Amino acid sequence: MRFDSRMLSRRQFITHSSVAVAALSAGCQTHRSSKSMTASTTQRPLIVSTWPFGKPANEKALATLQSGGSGLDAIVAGIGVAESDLSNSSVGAGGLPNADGVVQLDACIMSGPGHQAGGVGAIEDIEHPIAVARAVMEKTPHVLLVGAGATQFALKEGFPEKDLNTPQAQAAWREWKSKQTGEKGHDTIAMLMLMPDGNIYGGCSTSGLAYKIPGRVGDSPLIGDGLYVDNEVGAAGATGVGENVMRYCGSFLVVEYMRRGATPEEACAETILRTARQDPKGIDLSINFVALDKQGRFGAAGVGKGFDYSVTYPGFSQVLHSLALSNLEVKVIGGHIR
Ligand code: SD4
Repeated sequence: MRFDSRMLSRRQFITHSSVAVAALSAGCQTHRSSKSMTASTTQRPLIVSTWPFGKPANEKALATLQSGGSGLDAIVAGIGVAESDLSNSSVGAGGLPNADGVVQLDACIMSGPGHQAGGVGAIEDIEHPIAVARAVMEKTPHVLLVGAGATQFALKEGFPEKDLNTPQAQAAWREWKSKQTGEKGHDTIAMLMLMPDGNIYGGCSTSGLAYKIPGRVGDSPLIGDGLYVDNEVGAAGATGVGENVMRYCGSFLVVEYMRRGATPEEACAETILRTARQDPKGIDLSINFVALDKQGRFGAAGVGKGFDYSVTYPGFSQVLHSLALSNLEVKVIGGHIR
């Protein structure tokens, strides 16, 4: 299936309105060809991840590659930076706990070559769920382990047991517990990587929604939801309210739009608009996507004000602002996706 002319005019609408503004405000116009306004680079490796805290993670991933590590080593080391950052209350150690005050983490990893995947859901007491996800992928015939089974597997594999709660996270939980309301911040890291040989890798790691029901698993460890890699096309990752991603297989959809010719930014936008068109919540979804493709194009889109994402390649490492999608775009272009 190809984009029809109606699709093209909607794409032009996106390109010439918010994308242009987002590109200029991000100061990245030098990376967009004047014709398509598409962000791209010929530099490899290209590493794209969600949020400003993705920047040090990207840089660690790049350094890992430059010192001879593999793509998977780089994903694990890069995401590991966010997982170990105690000031980050939404990934790894220091993540806000569930309703019982227990930190439960979700993560997954994908290798484009061989189309391999592994993940863990609601794992406890393990600082680096991304590394456990890799072990699930490489050492078991399975894709996803959850709960006590995931924790037991990690311990058996030699991952150290660690109390992931910080005094700050415990205090925030006690505050929430007494009022049953409060800050429920949540920012997942999804990292995508295009290698010099054209292979693509990705990973995703989160503590999930703060104060979630114990056992709740979000989009982040689920292949096709929080992350999807297709070595022929590209990769996508999600951050935001997982339930609003999971009901639409968000990252898979982004990759499928790219397969049909959309740029990464257009594909992220099309996915959000299609979701908003169908969903009872409309645009009020709190979802965001990052994507890159096989040609080295990259982009992102988010609802409302959009979100910041990090792009790193040799000689360049910056936080950029995504395309922002509002009800205007849903009304004008959201209802006609084929
Ligand atoms: C989840 N998607 O567990 C994650 C949370 C997140 O930005 O990404 N927040 O629903």
